[in-house]
Amino acid sequence: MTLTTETATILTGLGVDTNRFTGGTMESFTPLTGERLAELTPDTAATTQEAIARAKAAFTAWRLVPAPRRGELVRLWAEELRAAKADLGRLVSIEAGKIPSEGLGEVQEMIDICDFAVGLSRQIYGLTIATERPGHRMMETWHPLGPVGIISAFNFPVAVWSWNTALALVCGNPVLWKPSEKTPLTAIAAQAVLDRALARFGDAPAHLAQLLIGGPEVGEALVVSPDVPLISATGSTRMGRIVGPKVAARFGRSILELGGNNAGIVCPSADLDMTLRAVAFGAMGTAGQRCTSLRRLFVHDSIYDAFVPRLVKAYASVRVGNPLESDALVGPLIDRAAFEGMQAALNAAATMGGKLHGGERVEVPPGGYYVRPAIVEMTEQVAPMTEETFAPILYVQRYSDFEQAIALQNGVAAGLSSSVFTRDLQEAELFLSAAGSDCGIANVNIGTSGAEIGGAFGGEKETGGGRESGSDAWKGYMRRATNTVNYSRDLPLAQGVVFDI
Ligand code: UN1
Repeated sequence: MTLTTETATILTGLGVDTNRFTGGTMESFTPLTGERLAELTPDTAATTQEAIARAKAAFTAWRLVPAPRRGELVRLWAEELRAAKADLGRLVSIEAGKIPSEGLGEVQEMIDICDFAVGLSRQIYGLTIATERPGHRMMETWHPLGPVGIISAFNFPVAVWSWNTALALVCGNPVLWKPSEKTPLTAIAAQAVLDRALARFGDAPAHLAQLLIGGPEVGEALVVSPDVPLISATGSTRMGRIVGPKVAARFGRSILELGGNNAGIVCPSADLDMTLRAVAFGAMGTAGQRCTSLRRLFVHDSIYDAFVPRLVKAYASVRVGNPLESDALVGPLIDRAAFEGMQAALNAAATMGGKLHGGERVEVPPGGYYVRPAIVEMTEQVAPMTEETFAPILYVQRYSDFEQAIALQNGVAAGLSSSVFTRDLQEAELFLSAAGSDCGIANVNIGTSGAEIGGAFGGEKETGGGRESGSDAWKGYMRRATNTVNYSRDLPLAQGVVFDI
């Protein structure tokens, strides 16, 4: 069976009419073989406007549904996702090139956020606040915000949408989703799974969750619309520089999850066997195409010569290939542009004195852009090490002083994820302290990637500052009203102001 046929079979099984997949101007390819999977007719700015109007109408009804009942929809969604896990995970592998366990892991991440959001639907708490005025009560109430525009990237083609959607739905908001142009079929499948839950739920307003397949004009229409109070966008810092100011110009809210240039520090006391595994998954997993991928490693002088050759050896032997036809751990890059970007970075690093191991194209199977992951030993932290290249390149540098290593780790524009590998309590705590990592995620003895959904996810500086997923990230999807109620017969004014008429 070709991948095109298999894709069509999976989509048909999920209730999608695959007749729409011929004759359009948008194309979907699998990075596994380069085979074209489908042609689609894209949405436009005009159809996006129509969808926004429909979402606005859905909002007037959904915001009145009690939050625990909204949670019931998400509970049903989690059930449907459990049933569809194998199919959806397979599609993630086909269209984004992930190894099977990562494709399935992505769907598990969707299930996890749904479970979280179901609980949240009974825990949308506001504070009661002590008031200075007698006979008064002060409290805060969290209200639904309105339609949420979700712009997601190819590398997590469905999970990041689900983080946003599960929270948005229990918070009382409709969603409008513009997935990556590189992964439209996975998006269509994921939407079909949610549509099943909506059908079982029964009385949700129409157009509560809409999918918009298309290019930048679709994103632009969402970003500038005053009827979309929140834009949650995942992608490059370059994209965020366009989206952020446009949303701000209309006083909209944005949750930006942009580039990362994540680093690890390997200290003298580190458990090197465990560190090796953590570094391997962090840097080579998903072919280095996670925003949380490990891209820089600072290794203490005293262990550098023991550790780095082992790492180089692991890189040389890691299985690269079509993960659906072998037990490869490193699948393809998403496309030719990603391959060219990687080669350009490696060339630039070499001219800066970097010592290169790996990085070459592996010609199995033809059609895909498969590369051997690369290690580049650097003596100084200079470009391209200071930039995010969305490919499996790990820059490795020696350090001698821990505080210098922290400064190097913080010395880039992005601030998403970071790790320290140490068994020294003082180093671990310093790394997590205010004087330590400046990232939104800071870990000890685990890698930079593979965060659980229970924590707030996002980063500082050029990563955009947004927080999605767990903890209190839900507050970003609601508006807060401060309420003061006077149950007395007097009208005392705050701050002791007197205004007797
Ligand atoms: C992303 O790459 O955009 O922490 C998201 C991780 C995953 C999410 C990554 N849970 O690696």
